[in-house]
Amino acid sequence: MKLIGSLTSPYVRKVRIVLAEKKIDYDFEVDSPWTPETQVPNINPLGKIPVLLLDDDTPLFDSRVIVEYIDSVTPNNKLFPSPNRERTEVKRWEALADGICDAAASAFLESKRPKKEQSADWIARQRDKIVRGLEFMAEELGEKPFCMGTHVSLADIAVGTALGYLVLRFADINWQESHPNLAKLYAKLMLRPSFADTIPQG
Ligand code: GSF
Repeated sequence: MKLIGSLTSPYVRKVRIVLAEKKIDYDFEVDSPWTPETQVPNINPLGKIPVLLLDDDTPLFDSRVIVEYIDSVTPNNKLFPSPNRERTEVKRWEALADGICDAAASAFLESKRPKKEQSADWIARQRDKIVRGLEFMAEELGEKPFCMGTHVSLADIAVGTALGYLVLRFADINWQESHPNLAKLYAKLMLRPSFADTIPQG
């Protein structure tokens, strides 16, 4: 099994954390679709990372499909509950966390365009999504030790990767101060080798 992705992508990090939590060996090929020599469009027509290349050469994308697949084919350290209302709740947490990453990545890319082509309105719109998403997360987490209660699940992994991406790209959004319960969760997750070994670099 080979994972293709970059060292900064939160979606790639989510997959790496799941593979580490499940103790699965894999090859990791660093490739960013933003580099001229990228091979990503040859394996994923959408030209996006992560891609998980299975042993029979099937390319799996996107990160939500990959993590659900990994969890479904391994019996240990289950990260999703079996199909029921709780599983939908885990997937909603993931949709929320990924949505924050989508808004953050979009605002970051916009800010990298030449100054006179940038849309301040677009960036503000994306930042509003991030701020509202963080408020919603903090409200839903409340005083629970983990998103789904007492056990770590894919919900925490998705939330942790989104928070880590904000630390990397939007350090000015001080969610640690406005949402101390999220800061507590993040600190707890960072003690896990799966998180500590995949801190975004770039
Ligand atoms: C998002 C992947 C994505 O946007 C998933 O896998 O969960 N819903 C998908 N990846 C970005 C890199 S990043 O922002 O992490 C990507 O590959 N962008 C290249 C492009 O051309 O859009």
